[in-house]
Parts: sequence; structure tokens; C-alpha cells
Amino acid sequence: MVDINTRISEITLENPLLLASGILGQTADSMKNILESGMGGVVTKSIGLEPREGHSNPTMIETEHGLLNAMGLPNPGIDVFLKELKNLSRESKPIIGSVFAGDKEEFIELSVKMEEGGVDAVELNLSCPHAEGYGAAIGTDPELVKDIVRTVKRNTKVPIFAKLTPFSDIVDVAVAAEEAGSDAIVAINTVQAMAINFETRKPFLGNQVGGYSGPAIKPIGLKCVYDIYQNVDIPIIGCGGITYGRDALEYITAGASALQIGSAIYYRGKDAGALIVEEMKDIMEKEDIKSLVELIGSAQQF
Ligand code: RRO
Repeated sequence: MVDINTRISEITLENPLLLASGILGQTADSMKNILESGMGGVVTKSIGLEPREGHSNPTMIETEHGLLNAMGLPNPGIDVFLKELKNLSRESKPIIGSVFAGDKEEFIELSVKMEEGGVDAVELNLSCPHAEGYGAAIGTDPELVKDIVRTVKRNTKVPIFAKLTPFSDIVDVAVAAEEAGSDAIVAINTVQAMAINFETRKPFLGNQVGGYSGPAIKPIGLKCVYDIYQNVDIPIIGCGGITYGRDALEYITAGASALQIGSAIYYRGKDAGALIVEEMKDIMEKEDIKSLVELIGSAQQF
């Protein structure tokens, strides 16, 4: 028997897989389905203070090696969302509330409300690649990130995760988040990208540009986790292109303590979590690896 449980701050996960924010994380029913299907926990869709419809269609397309989205932060607003969360029977698996905001006051208000709503941790979305004034617009400035994380930490008790965008100075932002008291780093959000329809001479997405996810971005995510691991002591949650058990284990050896799964649900169905867990266990058994924790960071070349 191999042991695949892991810890992020005070949260114990029976397996390292969390549903990534943005996929099926908006209604109690969809989150319940995912929890029953083998994920170790769920990150909710990113929620803001007010309802938002999001960008115009098309908001998602499949390209050669991944998915391209520009959903545009659609969400029902925190008050409606928290009513929905109340309907979720917990199964004792962790729920992480993802929030996006335009400034630190909004981040505080949302994080406090999520905490009051009973989440086990709050993920600060500092990395949406295509929403003016939100996400990556904020999360590429280490001083701003430090200020936001520090003030959210002062006002909350649950663990706080900072989800970062893959850009050249991601390590500086991760270090700033750690200095401000972040309990974990989540790397990475989607990568800025676009697709063009040659026949119409127009971008495919309604918003023209968007965020790329799926198999193509795994090497980008791996490098971000690998680099961050060398510079911070808090746990890292790896995300980006994890589709099979082997991808998951690669992220663990780069330095991730847990993982987020998003596009794999599109490619492999809602049981992707259970499939990936089984594949991880099979590989670990064949390689005689008894516990996942002993693998964390094992590919690091110090
Ligand atoms: O809603 C979105 O368009 C979106 C978000 Br909040 C995010 O963080 N990452 C992404 O690829 N899309």
C-alpha cells in the first residue's frame, strides 16, 4: 500500500488532488459530484463582491494542445455564492474558497465572508490573465501582493493561498507572498494566449485574448514550481496541464506538496481525479515508493 496523503498548512488531504478553480466549482451539486469522484478537495470558482456575467461568447475553445478560455470572471457574487455553499454537505473534504478583487479592501471583505461561510482556506486569485484591474494586473507587483496578503492575513484565521501567474518574475512574487504570511503558493494559473481564425481574420475568443491550459502548459508550470521551491519554505500547490498520474508525480518531484486539476476534467471526464490517483499509486508501487511526501522536491538539483 502506498501513502498518498499530504498536508498544506493545517489542512490534511487524503490525496493531493484539488479541483482547480474555474471548473465545476460554482454550485453545491457540481462540487459534491467532484468530491464524490475522487478529488481530495475542491477550490471554488473565483468569486467577487458583485455578480458578473463575464466576457462575451465564445468564452472557451479547444486548440491543438490545450484549452483557451476567457470566461471573464463570471460569478453570482459572494452573498449568493455563500447561500449555495451552505447546501454542500462536506464529506469532511476541504473546500477552498477562491476570491478575486480589484484592491486589498475588497480582498479582505471577500476573504472574511468566505471564512464566515465555512471554507477551510481562501485562495487569492492574483493571476487571472485577462481581466483588466484584476488578477495578473495585481499579481505581478511583489509590493502590492505583499500588502494584500499581509492585510488579508491580519483579518482572517483560515490558511491563505496565493495563486500566481506564470511570468518571468514569479519567484519574486512568491517570496513576497511568503514574507507577508501566505500559507501556500499555487502555481500556475493559465498562460496568456490567443487563437486566430484565419478564414474570418478574427480572434476566436469573444474577448480576443485569454488563458491557455491543458497539456501544453505542463512544462511551464513545472519550471515555475521548481524555481519557487528553491526560494520559499511554504508548501507549493502545483497546477497546469496535469492530465495523468505521471504528470502529477512530476510536479511533486519539482517541489509541489499538492496539485490542482482543471482541464483534465474536460479531457478525461468528471472521474479524472480518481483515474489520476489510481495511476499515481500504480507508478509508486512499481517504483517501490512508499509515501508521496518523500517524493516532494526529489528532482531538485541543489
Ligand atoms: O474567469 C476567467 O476567465 C478565468 C479566471 Br478568474 C482565471 O483565474 N483564469 C482563467 O484562465 N480564466
